[in-house]
Amino acid sequence: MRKLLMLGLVLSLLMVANLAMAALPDDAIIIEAEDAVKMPSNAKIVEAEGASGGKALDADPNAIVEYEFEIPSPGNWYVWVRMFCPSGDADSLYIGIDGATPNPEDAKAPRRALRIYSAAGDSVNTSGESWNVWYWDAGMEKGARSYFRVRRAGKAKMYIIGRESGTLIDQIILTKDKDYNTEQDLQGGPAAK
Ligand SMILES: [Ca+2]
Repeated sequence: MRKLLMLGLVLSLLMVANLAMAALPDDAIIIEAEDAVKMPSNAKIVEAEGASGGKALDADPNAIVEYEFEIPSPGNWYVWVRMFCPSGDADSLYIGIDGATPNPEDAKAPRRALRIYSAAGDSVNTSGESWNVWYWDAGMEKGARSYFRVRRAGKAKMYIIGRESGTLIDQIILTKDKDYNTEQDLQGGPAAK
């Protein structure tokens, strides 16, 4: 009897742990980088091991790749990007949404956008620079958050602007939950609903 109780307790704890790990917010929008609606000639979809769907985006500097999706409500939408950076010369991108205010805005971007940039400690799976590993990034510095102030619900057009060739981009998440940490929750892994 006691053994059965212990087994029940262990199973309950495992279920609670499982629920705690699967904490992708209900409002999370997941976009695959390969699902672009507009792809210029200086950007390409590549086969990439470890990428969701086996595919990722590699965009040359200033290549603008466009996506369309529905935003259910206005407000601040926090952005996370799953990326793979071969080196410090290939570890960044710009991202923007038509009609939305990026925060923080990067004045150097060719269209209104914010910058995502690898920093030491971004990945939970490496102790130093976040290179040669898939991980989720949300800004310029370790622990940084970035968001778009969206004015209205409905059809939205998002764009990724290449900044350094060789930066692989797998998935993009948008959520209004500013406390959600995709990298810690998914441990660098791909997102799925
Ligand atoms: Ca992908």
